[in-house]
This record gives sequence, C-alpha cells and structure tokens, in this order.
Amino acid sequence: RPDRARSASRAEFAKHPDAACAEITASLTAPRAWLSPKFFYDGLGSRLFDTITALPEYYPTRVEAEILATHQHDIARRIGERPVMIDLGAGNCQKAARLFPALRPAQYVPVDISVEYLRDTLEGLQRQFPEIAMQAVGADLSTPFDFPSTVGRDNRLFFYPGSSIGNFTPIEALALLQRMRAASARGDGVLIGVDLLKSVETLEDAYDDPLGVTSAFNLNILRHVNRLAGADFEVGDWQHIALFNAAHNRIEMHLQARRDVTVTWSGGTRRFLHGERIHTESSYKYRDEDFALLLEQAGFDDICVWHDRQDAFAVFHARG
Ligand code: AVJ
Repeated sequence: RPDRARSASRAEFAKHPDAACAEITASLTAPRAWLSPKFFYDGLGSRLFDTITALPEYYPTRVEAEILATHQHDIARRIGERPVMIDLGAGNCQKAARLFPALRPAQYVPVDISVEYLRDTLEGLQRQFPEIAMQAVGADLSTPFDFPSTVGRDNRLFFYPGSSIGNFTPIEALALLQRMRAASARGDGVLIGVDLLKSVETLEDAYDDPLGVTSAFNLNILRHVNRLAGADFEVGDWQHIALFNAAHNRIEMHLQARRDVTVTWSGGTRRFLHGERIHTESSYKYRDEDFALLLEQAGFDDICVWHDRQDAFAVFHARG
C-alpha cells in the first residue's frame, strides 16, 4: 500500500509540468471553476484515498471485493480459458491479483498513468505468480488503446474495477467502453465495477465522512495544484462539500470559499467570492439497466451482472 503513494507522485504530470499547468489554468478560469480529479492523487492523496476505502461509510471498495470473492468462479467460467487480463488504472494491482487463482490469466497487463510505479509492483507480483506473463503499459484512458504487439490477442479481458468509470460522464464512459471494444475481438470481455443509485443519505455519507478523511482528500488537491502550477491556495480558505445531484445521478465534490479570496498561479489569477465553489469531482451512479444500455451501445452483449446482498454495487461482465 505505501508503495502506491510513494510512486504516484511520479505520475505523468510530474513529467509534463507545462501541460498540467495549462490544464489547471483553463479549468480555474472557466466560468464555473473546476479541477480534474486526477490531481487528487499525489503521494498524500493516494494515501488518503486508501484511507477512505477503510472507512465504514465508504462502502464501494469493500462491497465490490465481496462480490468478486463470492462470484469469482462464475466469473471465471464466463471468461473462459487463460485470458489476457488488461487491468485499467491498476494502481497497486491487488484487486486483479485476488482474481488470479480463479481466472488463471495467461498474461496480466496492468495499465496506469505511472509505468515506473507499475514496474516496482509487478516485480513482487511476478515472483508470487511466476506462471503469468506480466507486462506494464503506461497509458491515459482518454485516448485510444495502442498496446505493444507483445500483449496477447486471444481472449482479452478488460478489468475496470472500483467504480472508476463513475468519474466519467455517461457520454465519456460510452466512449471509453467503445475504445475497449475497439481493442478487443469478438467474444472478448469486460469486467467492470459500477456503483449503484441508492438513498441520498447513504451516498452523501460515503463522500462526507465524520472523521473528515474525504474532506482532507478533497482539500489536498489544492496543495497538489500549488506545487504543479505554483499556485497560492490557502487550504484554510476552503470547505469540503459533497452533494448528490439528482438531475445527473451523480455525487459532486466541491471546494467552497469560506471568504473572498484571490488565487494566483504561474498561468493566471482569479478572485473567488465567499461561497463560490470549485467543482473537483463527479461520481456517477447507475441503475443496472442504464449501465447495460451503455455496454450495448458500445457493442457488447451477453451481459451478466452480480450484486452484493444490499444492491449497493454491481459488477458487470459482457462480451464483444
Ligand atoms: C476512485 C473515482 C471511484 O468516485 O468513489 C472517493 C473517488 N472520491 N471518495 C469515487 C472518491 C471521494 C472514487 N473513485
């Protein structure tokens, strides 16, 4: 676990500070200021996210693990022999590794923005599972997949757990599913974790925990942006807000100014009035039928879905 935090700070933006700075300038000067949730994950942010997954209020990680453990043999039967398991946004690779005994992949291909970090993690994993060929690939999920020729083409499985797909709008999620479909052959599969619509109270509690871990996670984006763009955000000027937007079926996280503040960074400056917000994350929640429709629109069929007992979370398998 600490491994993830250590290397997440060596992610892509560290190598392309100008690109990150231009992106931050564009989003902070938009009529409604926003920041991309990818900027949550510096070293401390990755540790804070790991801590979030241990909170009783934040159910998705735990409940998804329970679904995968309970149904691993059904899942393996549907996927078939020796898949090439492509793990999108693999992070510390632990979720995939827990499925190795049931899935028995021929090849494991973790994909993440930070390849260096993946290489460290893979070394240990390769020793534990010497029979699985492993190859780390550095890629950004917002562009078409372009795998090296060493990534096998037989029975590919795209694994995208954790409700990570929830950070995309449904239209962007469809485009991502289409990129997976384009990189797979007929019969290849996807295995995707999706958070489900539920009571507003349960959803808001999951993103606004009483210990303040999610608040710290949200506020930490300002420190990361201070470093990336030479900005002068004062964390104490901002307040964590999490609310369910029923019109869009999404949890939104914002940072709300506690007073009038002026923020300056290397690419610009902006004045925020007391109460004004910076939108930092959207986390879309689905009904089974809504997500199944996206899968169908992307060209997948033979859809199968597993839930936990409380119908909090869904794991989908579908074939191209
Ligand atoms: C990592 C995007 C799945 O949306 O639930 C957790 C991130 N943000 N608490 C989510 C997150 C606040 C998480 N994802």
